Amino acid sequence: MSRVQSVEVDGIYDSRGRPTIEATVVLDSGVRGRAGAPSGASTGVHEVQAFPAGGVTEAIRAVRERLVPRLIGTDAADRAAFDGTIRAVDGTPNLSVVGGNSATALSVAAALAVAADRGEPLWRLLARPGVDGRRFPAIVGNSMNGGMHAIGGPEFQEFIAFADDPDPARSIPAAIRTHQLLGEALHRRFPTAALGRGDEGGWVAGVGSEEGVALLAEACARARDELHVAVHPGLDLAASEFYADGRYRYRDRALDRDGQVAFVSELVDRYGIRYLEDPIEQDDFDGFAAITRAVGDRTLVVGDDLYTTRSDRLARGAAARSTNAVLIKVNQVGTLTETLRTVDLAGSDGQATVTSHRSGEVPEGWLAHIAVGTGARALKCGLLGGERVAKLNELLRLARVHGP
Ligand code: 2PG
Ligand code: MG
Repeated sequence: MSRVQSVEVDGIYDSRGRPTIEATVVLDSGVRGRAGAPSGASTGVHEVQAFPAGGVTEAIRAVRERLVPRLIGTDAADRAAFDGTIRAVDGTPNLSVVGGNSATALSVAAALAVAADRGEPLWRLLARPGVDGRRFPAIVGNSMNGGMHAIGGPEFQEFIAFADDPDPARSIPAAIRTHQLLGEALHRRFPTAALGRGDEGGWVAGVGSEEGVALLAEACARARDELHVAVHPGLDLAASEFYADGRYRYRDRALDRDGQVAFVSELVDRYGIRYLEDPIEQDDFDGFAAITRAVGDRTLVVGDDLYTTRSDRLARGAAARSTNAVLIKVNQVGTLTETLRTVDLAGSDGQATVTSHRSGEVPEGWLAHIAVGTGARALKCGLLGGERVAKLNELLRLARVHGP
């Protein structure tokens, strides 16, 4: 038994400089686990609430007063019971009393404490059946930002280097090289304009969405030729963010659902896209299914805002054949228990999972363990900035122990 001796929660800052919460779980053995929770900007409407109405201060108060007394003395190794207590004390479906970020920080901190107590890495504690820690995810590396992650950029939120190699020592440098090459291409395209970077370290430039895809595809091809690693263009459209009144609204036109399906499917083939996240707004399971029917044999079609890591929504998507892959973000749903339920459902439906950061991150590496432990097809965590590199470096460390 890993008996909980004490639990602390406190305020910290995320990579956008916004307040968030971290939790420390101390076991009777004296071993402790600590985790901070990230925050999204393009949050799905079906996510749990990150913080209660009073923000981080209220979250800390609610956890200290209501939850901590109930967690002390329990067995942190009994994940279902530990996470179940968080859910029961909160009592709301969207965690509006203690906050989804409190739930995430506590759940992950408890798992880290238990793993440390046993002297094993976190990935092993979380390992799904058949996972032996020797298979590593591909890298979904954000190289240019738009949408809610950048001021003045294109409609599409993320232009991605999808480095699809089983060895992190090859995939990570290839994704980073693509980011560099894209920066050079943008500088050539706009020689006198300032070039900035967005919330996840990707470039921000005044390009349109399709021109951005063309530049990205070129950078991927050059990185592929230089390094002989499979790097393909990928996109997270975060389409809900530019969808209003039945139309996908671009600078120069507005498309209905059929128009959007046709436009995006065409982009997939014209530019060789192999990773396609949220091409359709978050409540249109059938629109997603239309894209998956059209291009799902040659690209991952990934549901993020569509599912918000919820197993009930994934069950709907599985019935409608909406996607072939599921984005996994712990704080969209609250605890590790619920996250792993969704991972397992994805597996039994034959869908791949992609373990993902948030746009506001904390400089911690545990996300890499979630990716490896759940046998994720890819790790989405950005390429630049200490909070992104912390995850890439942890993946490299894991690969050094068990590498391909
Ligand atoms: C996304 C994420 C991470 P956010 O849409 O996939 O890239 O963004 O954390 O803002 O929801
Ligand atoms: Mg997304």
